[in-house]
Amino acid sequence: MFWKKLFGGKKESEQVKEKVELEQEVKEDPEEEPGEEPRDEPKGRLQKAPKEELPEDPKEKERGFFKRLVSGLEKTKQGFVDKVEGIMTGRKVDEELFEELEEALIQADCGVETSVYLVDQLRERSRAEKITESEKLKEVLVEEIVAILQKNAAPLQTPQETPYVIMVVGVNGAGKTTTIGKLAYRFKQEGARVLLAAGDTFRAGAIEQLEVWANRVGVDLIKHKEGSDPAAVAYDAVNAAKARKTDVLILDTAGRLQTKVNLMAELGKVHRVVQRELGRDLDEILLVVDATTGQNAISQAKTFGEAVPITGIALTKLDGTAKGGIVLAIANELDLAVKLVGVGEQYEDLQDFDPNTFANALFGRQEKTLDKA
Ligand SMILES: Nc1nc2c(ncn2[C@@H]2O[C@H](COP(=O)(O)OP(=O)(O)O)[C@@H](O)[C@H]2O)c(=O)[nH]1
Ligand SMILES: [Mg+2]
Repeated sequence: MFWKKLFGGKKESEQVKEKVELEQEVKEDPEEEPGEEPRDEPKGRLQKAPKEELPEDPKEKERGFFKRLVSGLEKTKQGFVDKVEGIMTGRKVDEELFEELEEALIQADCGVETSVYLVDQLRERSRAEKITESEKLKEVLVEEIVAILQKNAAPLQTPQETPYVIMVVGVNGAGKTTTIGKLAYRFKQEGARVLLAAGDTFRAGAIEQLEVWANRVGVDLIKHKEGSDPAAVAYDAVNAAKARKTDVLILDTAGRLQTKVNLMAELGKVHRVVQRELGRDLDEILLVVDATTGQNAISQAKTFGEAVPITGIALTKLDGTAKGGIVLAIANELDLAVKLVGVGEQYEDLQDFDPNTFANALFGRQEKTLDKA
């Protein structure tokens, strides 16, 4: 488990004791200025997280996650995989097949560059390995897809010290706040003390939206008034995290693209403040990308990458698109790892991205993998 390193040695009772001590710390916090927004709801700390819906048994749990992934990818299965399987069933391997396949890949948002590359790989391998049947070629296709997905694959950074800090960036509506809520839930379930920072001070309702998540999950929130300086929120958040011995700090940010230059300057400033107050680099700067926006994802990554050093991608709303091929385009065309995928709106619908599991979920080879596990 992600937090084992930090919590492995601690007994439950010690954790509870620490929590109570922290309660007092918060109440006596001398830095809180009178006019300031309350920095959190002290009671929220001991509030219970929603009941774990997944089973306790790790194997069962894994199966549950896999099922969620499979059902989250249902549309892509229907729109993309079924088409590919149609093309690659009972056919001779010839140029016509390659062309149809290339078209199907492009239609599924794999991107022209990646689609052409994939089909070229298949042409070459079919020649070298003397593949004449389409079914065999399909196996090669899945192998090549996994190879692309593995190119930059990496899990979330392992925590080295606390607070483990994640900054979340992306355009409005990409799913930043939702992803933060899901992450907070997950870390809390793993026994970590989580603090959220409402850094989207620009968009009406954004602070409240994060607050709703914080309350639901039962974690603390640092917020200022709407319209205030997000760098000040970040400053307070890092220092609160240090003072309260928070394990995980997750910073929300604004995402308006219509004022691109300002936004990028603002993100850069928030990043510098966090870095300075932390005295080191952030652990993760996740770019949240909406899978349904297709090739836009690529340009968003480039734009945001100019403002802050992105460490990975959280690809949301995969459940909402029949064009899950965007995962391939991102993995192939960007020098960035897809670290998380969102496959729904529930707490558990955020998963670590694993190339093999993903390909298995798409191409229906679940039995094989799970039996091996
Ligand atoms: N179906 C689905 N909806 C999602 C997912 N992630 C986020 N959403 C929805 O996308 C919308 C925008 O999300 P929000 O977190 O507010 O985006 P933000 O503007 O980037 O903070 C909300 O209605 C979310 O419920 C996902 O993985 N699947
Ligand atoms: Mg938001």
